[in-house]
Amino acid sequence: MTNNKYSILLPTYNEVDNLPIIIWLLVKHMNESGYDYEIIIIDDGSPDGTLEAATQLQTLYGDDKIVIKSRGKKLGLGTAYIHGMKFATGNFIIIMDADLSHHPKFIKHFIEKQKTEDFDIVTGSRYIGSGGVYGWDMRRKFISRGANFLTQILLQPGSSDLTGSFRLYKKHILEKLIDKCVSKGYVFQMEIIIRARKLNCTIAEVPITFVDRVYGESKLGGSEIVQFVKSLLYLFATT
Ligand SMILES: Nc1nc2c(ncn2[C@@H]2O[C@H](COP(=O)(O)OP(=O)(O)O)[C@@H](O)[C@H]2O)c(=O)[nH]1
Ligand SMILES: *[C@@H]1O[C@H](CO)[C@@H](O)[C@H](O)[C@H]1NC(C)=O
Ligand SMILES: *[C@@H]1O[C@H](CO)[C@@H](O)[C@H](O)[C@H]1NC(C)=O
Ligand SMILES: [Mg+2]
Repeated sequence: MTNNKYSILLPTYNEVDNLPIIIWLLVKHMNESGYDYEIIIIDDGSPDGTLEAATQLQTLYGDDKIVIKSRGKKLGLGTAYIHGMKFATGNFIIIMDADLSHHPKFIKHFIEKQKTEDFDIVTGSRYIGSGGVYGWDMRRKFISRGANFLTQILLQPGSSDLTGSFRLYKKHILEKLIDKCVSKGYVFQMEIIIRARKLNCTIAEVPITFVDRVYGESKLGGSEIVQFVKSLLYLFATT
């Protein structure tokens, strides 16, 4: 075997109901596939007790597998990844949501794909092959499709799912990309792929299914959408 290690970044904000399940699934699937890994939970002061749940899970699974790097307050998703990555000991970074929208069973597909041609980035796509979205209402589907469509037209990124956040990166590539990124919120996912293209990174895609959260609330609101369009135009003008 190689000595690759996969650091899974799991940002959480009010995920107390989801965290035990996602961690259990991650440990199960990573253990079965035999890859070396660690899970880094980045909690932003969730008022619902997510951090306490994380601490219990750490006791259960061990602090070599579960690493907790919390911050005092909600500082946004983009900076949560940056924060978590600082503590990552793997040479690969996997980013996913903690709300069960991203199923850990897909991780081995990411890893296998990465190995085929030593890709810099593998992104999960809901818009190719067997991929798909379940449980979103028309409004949310429209927003996601619209965001992808607009971005395809303006920036021609050559990637079918720009707003998704289930991805595998070589760590040194992600570090380089993050340094260049200006956005902090949801747009971060899109910006990073655009910047990767400009740097001629090699990007592959694997189909994933995305299931809307059952527990807890989405943090995507009107202000995030406005922010997305603003950033899109900014990237269009500057890259
Ligand atoms: N640490 C941290 N995690 C966040 C923040 N905002 C969202 N998250 C987490 O990021 C993931 C995606 O957020 P979510 O609300 O599910 O977004 P949606 O699926 O696009 O509606 C989930 O695991 C959230 O708990 C934040 O400000 N800080
Ligand atoms: C998976 O977990 C079992 C039970 O804890 C353990 O015995 C086994 O060595 C683990 N397998 C791997 C590949 O880590
Ligand atoms: C990316 O590739 C193109 C075409 O081969 C080349 O012109 C450009 O300089 C490369 N950019 C970087 C950052 O290496
Ligand atoms: Mg979600």
